[in-house]
Amino acid sequence: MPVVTVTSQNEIAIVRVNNPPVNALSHAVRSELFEACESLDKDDTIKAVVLICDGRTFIAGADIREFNQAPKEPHLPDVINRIEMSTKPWIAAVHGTALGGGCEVTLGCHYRVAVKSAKFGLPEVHLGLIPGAGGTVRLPRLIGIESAISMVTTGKPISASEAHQNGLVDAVAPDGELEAFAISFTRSKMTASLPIAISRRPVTDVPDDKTSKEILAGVSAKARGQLSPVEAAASVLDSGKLDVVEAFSSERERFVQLKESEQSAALRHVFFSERQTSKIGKLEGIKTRNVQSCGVIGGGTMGAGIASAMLLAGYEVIMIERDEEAASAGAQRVAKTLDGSLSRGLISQEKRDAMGEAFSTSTQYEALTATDLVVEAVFEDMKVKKQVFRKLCDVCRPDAILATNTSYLNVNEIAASATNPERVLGLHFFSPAHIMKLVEIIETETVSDETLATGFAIAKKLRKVPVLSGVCDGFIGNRILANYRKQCDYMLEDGASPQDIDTAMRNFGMAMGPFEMQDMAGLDIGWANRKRLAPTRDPKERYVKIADRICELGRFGQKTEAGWYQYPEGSRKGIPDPVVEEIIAEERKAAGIVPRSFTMAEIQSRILQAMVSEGQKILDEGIARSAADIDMVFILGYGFPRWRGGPMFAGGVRDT
Ligand code: T1G
Ligand code: NAD
Repeated sequence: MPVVTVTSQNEIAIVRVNNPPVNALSHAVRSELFEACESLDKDDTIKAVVLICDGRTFIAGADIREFNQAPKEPHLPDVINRIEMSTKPWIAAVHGTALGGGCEVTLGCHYRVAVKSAKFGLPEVHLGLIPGAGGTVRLPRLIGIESAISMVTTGKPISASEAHQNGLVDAVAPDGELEAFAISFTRSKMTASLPIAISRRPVTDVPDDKTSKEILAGVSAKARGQLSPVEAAASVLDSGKLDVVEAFSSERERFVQLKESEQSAALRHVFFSERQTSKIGKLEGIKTRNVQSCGVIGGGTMGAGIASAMLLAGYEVIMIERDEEAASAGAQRVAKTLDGSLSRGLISQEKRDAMGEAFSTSTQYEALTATDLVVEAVFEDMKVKKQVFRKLCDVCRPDAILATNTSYLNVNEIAASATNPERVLGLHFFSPAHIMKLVEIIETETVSDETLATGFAIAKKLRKVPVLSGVCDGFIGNRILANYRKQCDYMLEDGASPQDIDTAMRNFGMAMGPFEMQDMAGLDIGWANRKRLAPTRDPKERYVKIADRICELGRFGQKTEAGWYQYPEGSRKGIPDPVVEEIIAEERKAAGIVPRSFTMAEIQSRILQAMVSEGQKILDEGIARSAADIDMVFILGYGFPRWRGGPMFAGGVRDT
């Protein structure tokens, strides 16, 4: 079955790519495109060529699945160079997303037209790569060095209108009229002389060495240890300094090196893992419930965040709180979040108004008699949660899905306290719930496949990444985090300082260190958990009291202007605190420990090993389905650096 077909309308050839799902540039596509170019050049009846794609998008890049195989000719740069050398004008007609190699193919064409909704991007950096088929050489020749560096280092796509403004696109078609528009545009160019090939044009805004160094330093600081953004920027800068043949080979050399790198292997692992988490064999084909109206119990940090996420996804939401004052406070939190989305241009005023109509609060659970789903987000206290579930079972439809957002508590026990427990599951959102992509879907012993499948469908509608977890203390993420933090407490008592450990983990690529993170989230949550677990703690297990002593002073972090660090006048930048240093010294003395220093590498390896060993237990117990799922939990929920692939990948654990 050909993946590239050629038809013609009078003297215009239509070269059509049809390689679902995203028209990736597989070996077949590259070969057939190359052949089409060769034969059309020889066909004197053809005066111009339109390159267009079937399906939902223009070419979305090289076929990432081929990266682990030996590359087969024709290589993409050869295909693009062949198009560029064609004796007839090629017009790329773009809909959907022209990404990576797809965008580079358009740059080999003589003109580019796109529908209004189309996007152009070079997201190779997200795969640990740089554009490897001329993107860093041709793009600056078309849109300038600065815009090109922004596109290749962020990997962010730009809209067709922005591309039209900066010269990447020659004309924008109304949505739905691409082919006709492209043919008429082509007709208008057929008799004109061929434009100068982009690779033959000069780069007009080459920065001097000092500016180039500053640009690279800025990109490197943002990359936080990832190589590809820096390499991508360097390749664009080189394209203005080297002659074009050297520039192409230098780009290819960088690309090939990165493709063999551990960082690219890690990022390609993440790309596919992110798309596997919702592929649950036993749920394939299970009919999901129709969910439109949702109740959210609790309007605190999580309840308000979950309500906002639901409203932003188009659900109707009724928030239940204990009293009018709490209900109004919850409503204000939701309004603030939605207004923030409006002010950042993420939603229109019309959508904002519709969300206001779709949202209501009440102190009466009876308001939930018709809702399809209820998510509970009240205090992390089993008694309170069971009370709430009892009320829900009294007032909600017997088939309403009831979900708990508990961080640690036993969801089996909560389900057992409900009538029709097959409709109970955990939906563990992460704070801030309207932003964080991760939601752990907790499978109880009694949940039905229909309820579970509906949980995954809700996550998809919320544009989140769901990860299936069994029931255990802390599920996947918080359980591994608890072990991570235990190691931090041990090293603290053995001689490291909070800032040593935070600095080490920031250098590892984490967004924040563990102590900074606790000060931001609040030390009281962990304290409450340690107290809850105290009766069942193994007396033989080493226990470090430093954190408890800090909490006993009422120091819960930023919200109390002091925790592991002090935050004078509510500043968000913590500074070391002699009170904490004193407590650490006292606890070391009491434990008879002579403090020793720790290297950054030792801190990083101790923590990674703690995560991997707990992750392995979670796999062995069947709590998580795969090491890839665990990687996704830590990347999406805890800021683990994507370019390390997640804790299990970084620790060498691979799914067989
Ligand atoms: N190669 C292979 N498979 C791909 C693919 C790709 N480039 N892109 C998507 N898929 C699969 C994906 O795994 C999933 O498969 C299905 O398509 C739908 O994807 C030389 C070297 C295009 C915005 O990085 O950003 O070009 O799970 O679920 O949400 O310089 O896919 O169904 O079996 O994501 O609608 C550069 C990556 C490559 C684009 C669509 N291009 N893709 O999003 O669907 S490197 C990219 C995306 C390159 C050159 C370099 C998104 C999308 P399955 P999906 P979506
Ligand atoms: P919170 O204290 O900010 O909010 C809890 C809210 O529940 C309060 O507004 C309270 O008035 C309300 N409430 C208590 N009892 C109620 C009842 N019977 N009926 C209606 N409302 C009631 O707590 P939070 O941080 O939003 O956490 C809520 C839940 O989410 C907890 O189980 C927590 O473990 C979990 N969680 C928290 C986070 C986080 O980072 N904060 C992340 C994931 C999950």
